[in-house]
Amino acid sequence: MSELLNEISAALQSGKAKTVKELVPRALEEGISAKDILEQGLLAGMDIVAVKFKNNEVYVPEVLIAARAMNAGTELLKPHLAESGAKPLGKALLGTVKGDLHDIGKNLVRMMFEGKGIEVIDLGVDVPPEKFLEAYKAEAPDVIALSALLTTTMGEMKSTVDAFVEAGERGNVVIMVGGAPVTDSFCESIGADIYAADAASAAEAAKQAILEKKGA
Ligand code: B1M
Repeated sequence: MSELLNEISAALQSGKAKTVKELVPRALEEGISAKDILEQGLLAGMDIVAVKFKNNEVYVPEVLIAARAMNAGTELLKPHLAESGAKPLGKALLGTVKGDLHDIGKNLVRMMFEGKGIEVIDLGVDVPPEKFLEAYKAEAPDVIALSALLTTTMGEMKSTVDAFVEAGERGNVVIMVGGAPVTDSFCESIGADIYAADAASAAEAAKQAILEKKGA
């Protein structure tokens, strides 16, 4: 692995957003691809933070500042991960479900969707079912993409699917779910349409779903 990618990983682990913001453009200038910077620099660093968090070697404040550094780095990669030019393929509504504040995975999903030419309305974190429904009515998206990182908030995915059933809108939209504790069988059990394990496969699946919906 390039020394610069190691430095990015290390800066992220110690929550040095400013250093991450300096190193990411330098890596791009050196010809390292945005994908490698993301996977071998930023995500590699966050993986180490995650293990330390699990083992109680670091705590919420340290994880939070590492997360800020991660988001600072990914923002800089955004234009480099996006495919250029074409008019939007379709529209997606995205959010982390009610009670859940994790947004790094969601932000990656947004970036990968945009990279596929899908317009994203990002509702942020802690989004209750009624807000998804309200935004659905205002925006008429093709796909609704729900992220959850906590076992305690996965149930909100079901509440969101149920809200669309109750509103008589379930048949009109594709609902996609993902996040570390989410599985294919959970997706099926709550009546969602698509489970995606990572942001890149989520974007590919959303693209296919939009093309199918539009009869292409
Ligand atoms: Co949290 N946290 N956290 N945390 N946190 C986890 C999730 C945890 C597994 C850590 C642990 O204990 N081992 C654990 C959950 C345990 C469980 O429920 N099973 C946990 C806990 C317990 C908590 C708190 C309760 C801690 C506390 O307060 N005591 C608290 C809850 C707050 C809340 O949400 N209400 C909390 C708080 C936080 C921080 C605020 C400090 C911070 C979040 C900052 C932020 O997001 N801005 C944080 C972080 C950073 C983590 C870990 C360390 C890293 C998560 C992450 O961003 N990973 C995490 C440990 C871990 O995951 N191993 C942990 C990188 C990111 C790229 O991966 O989000 O999984 P991820 O996204 C992946 C896939 O899941 C997928 O694509 C991405 C990869 O391409 N994906 C989708 C995600 N969404 C998708 C949607 C899709 C498709 C794919 O379709 C729509």
